[in-house]
Amino acid sequence: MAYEAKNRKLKDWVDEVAELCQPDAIHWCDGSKAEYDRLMAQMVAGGAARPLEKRRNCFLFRSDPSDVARVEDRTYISTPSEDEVGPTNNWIDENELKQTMLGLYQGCMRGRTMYVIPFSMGPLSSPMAKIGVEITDSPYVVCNMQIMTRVGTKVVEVLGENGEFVPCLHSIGAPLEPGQEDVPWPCAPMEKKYIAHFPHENLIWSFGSGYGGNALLGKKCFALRIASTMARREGWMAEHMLILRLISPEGKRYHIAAAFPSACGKTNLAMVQPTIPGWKAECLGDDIAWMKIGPDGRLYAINPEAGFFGVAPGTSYQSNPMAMDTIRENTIFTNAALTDDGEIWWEGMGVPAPDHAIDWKGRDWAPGNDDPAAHANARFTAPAAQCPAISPDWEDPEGVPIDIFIFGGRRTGVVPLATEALDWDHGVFLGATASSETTAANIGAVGKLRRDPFAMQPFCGYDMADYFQHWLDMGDRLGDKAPRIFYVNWFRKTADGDWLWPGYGDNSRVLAWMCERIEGKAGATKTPIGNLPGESDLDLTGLDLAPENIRELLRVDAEAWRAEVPDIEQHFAQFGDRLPARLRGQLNQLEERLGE
Ligand code: OXD
Ligand code: MN
Repeated sequence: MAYEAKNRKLKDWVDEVAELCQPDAIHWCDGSKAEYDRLMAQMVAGGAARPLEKRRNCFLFRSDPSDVARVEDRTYISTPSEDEVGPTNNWIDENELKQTMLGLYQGCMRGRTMYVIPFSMGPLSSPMAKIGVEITDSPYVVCNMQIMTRVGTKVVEVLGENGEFVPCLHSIGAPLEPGQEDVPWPCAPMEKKYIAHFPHENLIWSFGSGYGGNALLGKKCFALRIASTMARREGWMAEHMLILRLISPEGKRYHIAAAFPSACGKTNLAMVQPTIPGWKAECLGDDIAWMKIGPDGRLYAINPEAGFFGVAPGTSYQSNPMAMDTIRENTIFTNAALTDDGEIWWEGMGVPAPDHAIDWKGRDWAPGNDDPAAHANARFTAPAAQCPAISPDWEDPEGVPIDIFIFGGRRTGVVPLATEALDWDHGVFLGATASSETTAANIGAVGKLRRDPFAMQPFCGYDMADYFQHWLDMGDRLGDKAPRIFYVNWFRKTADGDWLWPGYGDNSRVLAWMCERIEGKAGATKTPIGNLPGESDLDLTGLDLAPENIRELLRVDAEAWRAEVPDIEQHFAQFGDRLPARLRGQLNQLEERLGE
């Protein structure tokens, strides 16, 4: 043990878990670089990790082919009664789930070391920060948690003797019998994987998977699912949102929080490099925002994380130069391809495919091969502090005041480039009905349309209808200090399948329009679906965009929108009487505005 924890609850819990899981050894993590280096060296020696010759202190991991993404079908919110979790979550009775999982945890760490990781979500000095402790038998998880959260002895000091923490128990579910040889990525079969949340106890139990949000429990499990339930109880917000600062040519700062479903360019937007002359941007976070109303009545946001767990394929110097510079060193790559000269590669990296590589499954790969070289959900884990676009204020304990909320999704048709909500309730309606074509971030079909309210469908720890009400309540409390709400869609395509909008740095043109709307400087046209920029309201100087593209991007096709209404009705119907009447009213008003 590197240090002595004084917290009684923590000590008791660690003893209890050790007795249940029967590890060979217990290691209390101190969060040091030496600890990280030692674990990495161990994983390299064991064949789980491979150092990359071309990148300083970078390592490549290949997961088991069955363990490549979050498993929403195996993710549970467990409460005394089913109706607390609502129709968008999986529920199992608390006692039943605990019985099943206790059976699985029994002896599950045999032959392995149990690591105790004290971590803070948010800067330790922030009044908004919260402490968790993850117990895991995966050294890969320890190293990732060191990057993604603030780990170590300082956290234990803050915890003191009686401090509260969220216990997060994780096991890969692959005990080693004496003499049994380990595999590079041990995990349990799908039917034994469980990602379980007990919001009444602020407790997380995860079993069987070593990948991303299933295993790095500070992220989706704590900072979103459990935190969303805490936030509702305590009157704040835990959202699946990036945070960025946009600075106008006059030097005025605007803070934007934006929610997009997984793998819809959130990390790219978080690190956007504006193409409009004079505008600058800084990144504060790329995935999660915790927000609370400050003494001045405005909404303040912190990023509870300390790193980026970004989708690698598609990340290039064109799509996200700041991410490319962030991942040059001290980065963990998972399920990328490996070139013969010790460099990583993925589809959409913006460099020619190597003549030969080892694919994410460890097989020989060459261009023209049927399968992609990198998995579509291959990831990089990198420290946020390494991002050249990181804001000097990203660790400000008080957070930054949010001016603008953006919702969006990936829609090839119907939804225009940008829409301003008519008011807060209409904005909540836009968030509640957000839709997107599914991506590889979750195991399941890709490209299917699904409603993903506030991009929180997989991450809301309680009944989504109550969550909508929470948004309405927050708006009532914020009054005229509430952020302005917008909806965007960067993903429109022509009938031939070409992108209508260049995206990436040019998305700043849409962001600048939003800021100028706040100032009353930019124009907009009222349409049945909200206020849209006219062609001349967006600054498109220097952009070589066909006039028919911009017309199409800003067109409201009333017929196509009328065709959306039954789908929204069906989406709302699943919430029954719990759907706030104000949202039902919004749908009626939309129908009226769309007319016959
Ligand atoms: C993520 C996700 O990893 O949303 O951020 O899936
Ligand atoms: Mn996410």
